[in-house]
Amino acid sequence: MSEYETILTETRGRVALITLNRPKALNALNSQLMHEVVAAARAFDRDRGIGAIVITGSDRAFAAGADIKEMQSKSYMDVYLDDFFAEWDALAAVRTPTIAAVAGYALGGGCELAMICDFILAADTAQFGQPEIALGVIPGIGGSQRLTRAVGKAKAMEMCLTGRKMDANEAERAGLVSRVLPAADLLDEAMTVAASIAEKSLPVAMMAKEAVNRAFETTLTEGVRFERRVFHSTFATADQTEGMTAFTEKRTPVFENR
Ligand code: CO8
Repeated sequence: MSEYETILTETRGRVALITLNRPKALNALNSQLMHEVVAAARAFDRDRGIGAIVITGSDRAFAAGADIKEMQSKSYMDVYLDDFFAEWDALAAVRTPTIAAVAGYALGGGCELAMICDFILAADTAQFGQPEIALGVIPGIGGSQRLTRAVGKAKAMEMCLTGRKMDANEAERAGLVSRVLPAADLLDEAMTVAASIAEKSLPVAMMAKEAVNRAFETTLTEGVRFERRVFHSTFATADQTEGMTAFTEKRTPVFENR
């Protein structure tokens, strides 16, 4: 029996799949679901046999936001003392590459959860939005920051101030999602992309992820210096030797993940 009640987990080869599974609430992110997603992602992150993690929802909703019914009666002291939603930071700290496969609604915390992942593949049915303003709150899981970095001030400001949703094509044009796919192909394609990442060197993929993420944290000069030092350190891996040897021998590399 699964140890989780609000998510489903499975592995296919070196790819782990986490499926949000509160269909009656359109996968609204309650505390239990947050604990379970974070616990599952951290467990997969510790598993050296896993090289990529896909997070998905249902055809109708990736997630329609934080659970409003759970939040409704909370006081300022409840959310402040519990540091409500801080646990999601542990998902952002996962070092294994993560992909959000988004169909249907990705609203509020759902959009924010997708943006915590390394990149988003969207079905043509996907809708992204930060509608918190209509509830008398603001984004609380990084939306005002990650959306602004992804799509720029104009669209982020409009979305956070009006709650306007973006469809998949607009999200792709704006740089929020890497690609739009027919809904029927979304999960297969996400698993294929994840498998292609997972067959690469895991430590080098972790280094690439850390280097890209550094772009959001530092100046260009420092970021380029950081990248160069990390690039140098790839030469300490067996996988660099294998990758370059395989190229010169005109064969497919077989990475040992070390
Ligand atoms: N929370 C709880 N339940 C939800 C949520 C949600 N976010 N979204 C949908 N549901 C439930 C509905 O209540 C309904 O349940 P029931 O049948 O028991 O009434 C069921 O899911 C199906 O939903 P609808 O009947 O509404 O389905 P529709 O197809 O008519 O509408 C929508 C779909 C448009 C997605 C609609 O459900 C909706 O607008 N949902 C809310 C979207 C939203 O506002 N999300 C943002 C939430 S706030 C947030 O994510 C961040 C808060 C940050 C706070 C920071 C504090 C520190």
